Amino acid sequence: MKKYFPYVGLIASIIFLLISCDSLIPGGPNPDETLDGPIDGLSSEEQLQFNRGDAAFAEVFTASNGLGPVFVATSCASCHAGDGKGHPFTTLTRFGQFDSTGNQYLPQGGPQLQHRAIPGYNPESLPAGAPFAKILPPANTGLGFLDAVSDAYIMSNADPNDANGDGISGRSNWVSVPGYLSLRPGTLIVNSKCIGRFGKKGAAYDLLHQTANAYNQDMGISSEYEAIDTYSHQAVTPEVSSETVNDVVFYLKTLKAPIQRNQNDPDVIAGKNIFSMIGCDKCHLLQMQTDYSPIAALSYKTFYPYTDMLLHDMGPGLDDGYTEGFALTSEWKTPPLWGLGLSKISQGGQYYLMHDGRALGIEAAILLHGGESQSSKNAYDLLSGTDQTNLIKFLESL
Ligand code: HEC
Ligand code: HEC
Ligand SMILES: [Ca+2]
Ligand SMILES: [Ca+2]
Ligand SMILES: [Ca+2]
Repeated sequence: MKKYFPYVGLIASIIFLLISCDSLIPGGPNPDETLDGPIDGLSSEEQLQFNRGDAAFAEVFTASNGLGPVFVATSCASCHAGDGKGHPFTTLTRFGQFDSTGNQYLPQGGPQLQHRAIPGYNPESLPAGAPFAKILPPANTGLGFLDAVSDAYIMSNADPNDANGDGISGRSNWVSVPGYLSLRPGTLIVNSKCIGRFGKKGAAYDLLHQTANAYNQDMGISSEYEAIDTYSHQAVTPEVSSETVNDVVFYLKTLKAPIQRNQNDPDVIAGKNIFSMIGCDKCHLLQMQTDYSPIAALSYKTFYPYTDMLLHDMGPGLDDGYTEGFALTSEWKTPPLWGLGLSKISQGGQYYLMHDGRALGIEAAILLHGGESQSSKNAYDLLSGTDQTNLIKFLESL
């Protein structure tokens, strides 16, 4: 018995140290290094709705409050931990093909695999031979800014036929918009379809579309918006209220954009110049502007996401044979690079980049660029070692 006393004392002093260290840092961790706070300038009412959405985002579902019967995970936060990127363990599997020929795996549960089930039900399995893509959860930061950009602004950067001959032909995905969504002012409608701007292939029109689908497809939670159960294929009563879904959407809209660190470091400045010099900024645009937003803090703002929200053919290496809407199997939407250097925090101390996390570092991600980005990648290969290091320092500062 006596033998254990010193350990008790040691543990007690470690706990004491942990508590006292914590209290030395006013206000907790440095806001530059966290992703989960609100944007500046919210009214007190908006802050309350943000808090309600934050709590709902973390809510864990079980069979008793509607989980499943088939599902992928039990809460939004389990895949989007700390609102940062996910880990290969939390990827989604999408399967089949959906383009001009239609998704032939729809009767077999396509396009999303629900590989878990509550007791008494069978989880889905991947049909033999179905093409599939693993999709890593993206960070959820700054999405309100991307939501508040006008369609006209997005289209002004598109060049579907590569009219300027630079080898880059970004285009948008055009998606059917469910009746429960209200369209943004200025929404372009072409053949009854609208520009999709969320999801890695741009399959979701806005954050309500993405969220209602996530409740239904990822957790088996029905709402007034998405009421068809993924197991029975029948309409079921809502398991989450529209108020809660709307709070989560508000939370996503008002999560702050990641804050750049070390932007005055000369190496970081040199790296940013190289980023533009070798054409990375043709897809990862340096800045964008929002249009009018009813949330004042998002209205008419310049922001720095490093994306054009357009689809690009990334070449055979990134072609998994899976597509959505008009997006081809080799096409992916340019991901924002803001927060890139903070992604390891929610990924267990290791980078997992690109749509499925196959790149274990920033350089590995660059080297996987093909198709429209091939010449940018080739230019990277020809840089001096110092220039490559500075470019990566810049990317880590984002
Ligand atoms: C099983 C893991 C998982 C769960 C649970 C989950 N997500 Fe996701 N989420 C993903 C993946 C993977 C993507 C990328 C999907 C795609 O590209 O089509 C994604 C995409 C998103 C996006 C789009 C981000 C962007 O940059 O385009 C939003 C917003 C989002 N999720 C919110 C939610 C919300 C809200 C919930 C809970 C209602 C939720 N997610 C539950 C894995 C998950
Ligand atoms: C033709 C458009 C295009 C160009 C040019 C381009 N990228 Fe990308 N980039 C993309 C797309 C699309 C993806 C996502 C591919 C995927 O998920 O499989 C991506 C992914 C990335 C990622 C991984 C991001 C993440 O969160 O997983 C990094 C880092 C990156 N690009 C940096 C660069 C750099 C540096 C350059 C210049 C050498 C560059 N890109 C040039 C379109 C482009
Ligand atoms: Ca359910
Ligand atoms: Ca399914
Ligand atoms: Ca072009």
